[in-house]
Amino acid sequence: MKIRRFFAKDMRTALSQVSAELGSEAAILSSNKVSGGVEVVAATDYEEALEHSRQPLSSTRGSASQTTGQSTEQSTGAAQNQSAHNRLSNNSLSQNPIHNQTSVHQGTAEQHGLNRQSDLYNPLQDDSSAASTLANATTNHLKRFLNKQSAGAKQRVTPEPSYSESEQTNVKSMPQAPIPEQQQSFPNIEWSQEPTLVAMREELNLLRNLLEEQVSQIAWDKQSQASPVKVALTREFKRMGLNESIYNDIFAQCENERDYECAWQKALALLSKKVMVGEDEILTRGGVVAFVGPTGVGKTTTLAKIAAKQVVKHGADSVAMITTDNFRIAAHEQIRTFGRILQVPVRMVDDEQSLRDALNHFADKKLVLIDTAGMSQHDERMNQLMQCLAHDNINIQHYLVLSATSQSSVLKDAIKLFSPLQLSGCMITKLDEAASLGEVISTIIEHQLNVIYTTDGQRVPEDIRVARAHHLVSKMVWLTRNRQQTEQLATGTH
Ligand SMILES: Nc1nc2c(ncn2[C@@H]2O[C@H](COP(=O)(O)OP(=O)(O)OP(=O)(O)O)[C@@H](O)[C@H]2O)c(=O)[nH]1
Ligand SMILES: [Mg+2]
Repeated sequence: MKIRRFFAKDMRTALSQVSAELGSEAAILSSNKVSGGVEVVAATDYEEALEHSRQPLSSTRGSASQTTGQSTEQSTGAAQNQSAHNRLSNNSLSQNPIHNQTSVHQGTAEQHGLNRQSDLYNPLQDDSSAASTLANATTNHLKRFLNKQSAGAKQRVTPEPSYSESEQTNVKSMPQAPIPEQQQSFPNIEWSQEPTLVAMREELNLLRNLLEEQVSQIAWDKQSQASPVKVALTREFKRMGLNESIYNDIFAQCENERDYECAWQKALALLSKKVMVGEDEILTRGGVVAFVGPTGVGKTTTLAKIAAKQVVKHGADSVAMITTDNFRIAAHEQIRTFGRILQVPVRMVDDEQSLRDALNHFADKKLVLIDTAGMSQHDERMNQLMQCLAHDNINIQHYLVLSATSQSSVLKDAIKLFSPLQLSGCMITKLDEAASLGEVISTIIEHQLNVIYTTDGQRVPEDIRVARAHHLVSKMVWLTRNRQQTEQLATGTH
């Protein structure tokens, strides 16, 4: 496209100049009244340039008209005919520059929808009104052109919700018009990704989160208002892994304390009271004592620790060891080794009769310790063991060995499995390996089990001690604080 600016004393002269210099195909882009005359901006090849810039839109329209049917095809055809007619009339009037110019403009205007009389240049009007009409027409024309362009772009982005399925099928089955480059770059938009819906969904999610937070804040505030001390205690006890069922009545006795530290100390003291502990009854009373419990919790090791203590306290003659663990050679060897080191006799039994015989054999011993194989409730040898141990006329005290590292469900299962043996109490092993004691303490309180010993290492006989409630509770607090500090250090919030 070639654009030129012309200056003349009036519009008529200016148009003559345009026609003379740019030829009959020139188009007036703008005209202004300036001091001493008029200024006209004209261009050649304007139509081609315009057609070229309209090309993607026309292609889109072409494909759209195919889908909408015959009437659009007819109107497009009519427009083409009109355009051809305009060119013919331009040629026939090429001798007269004024007519020529009028036709040029008229053709362009009609092609782009400027059909109103007021939009067209009329050479019979005076120069100034002609110039302003021409300027308005050009501006309006450009505005409409740009509007159409942006409307076309919008049409391409927005999916067509009104398409019925059959219409969509028809569209698909039709020969596809070449897709303009601009259109190809748009992603295939699905309904679920419709931007407005996505934005609304996100907005709703935000509102829901806000609402939930507000409601929980209100609940928390209410609780805090009721008793800030109780709220703080609840948070700490939960952190220690204790069950709610065991501390509700404790807090009822502490919530009137003004000072949190006093309430905290009082709550811990009350908790300690709930932990039932025995005396060093095995060593003081003696008798026949069996160690039962899940696999690998430390039954044999704990038995050896107690046997060693008995040896130290009352001599090697006062104690004997029996094992029902005759399935595994290693287990058998383990207890025999302990016997050899401690110079304590060991017998292996496999049924009720052999147990009776062994007990008769060790009748002169102050303490007889029975080791059992750890097994699950699904093990068929479990019944055999139970029959062997649970006899009215054999006086055996059964102690359940529990590991502090076990989950509360494992602890509860073990208690349920061995409670038919009328447990005299329990021993808690592996305190040194536990990350938290809340679960084991909650479980023994709930089942009202007497804790006799606790162990905190593998060394025989050093790593065993008579259970003390305050020791268990303070260890639980220490473990929790320690874990918190480690977490804070790890997250950098210390
Ligand atoms: N850290 C630590 N390890 C322990 C403790 N008590 C026992 N152990 C170790 O736990 C492992 C299993 O101990 P055992 O005494 O064989 O356990 P058990 O219950 O007799 O095992 P089964 O006879 O197979 O059911 C051994 O490696 C012990 O050294 C303890 O208090 N702390
Ligand atoms: Mg064992």
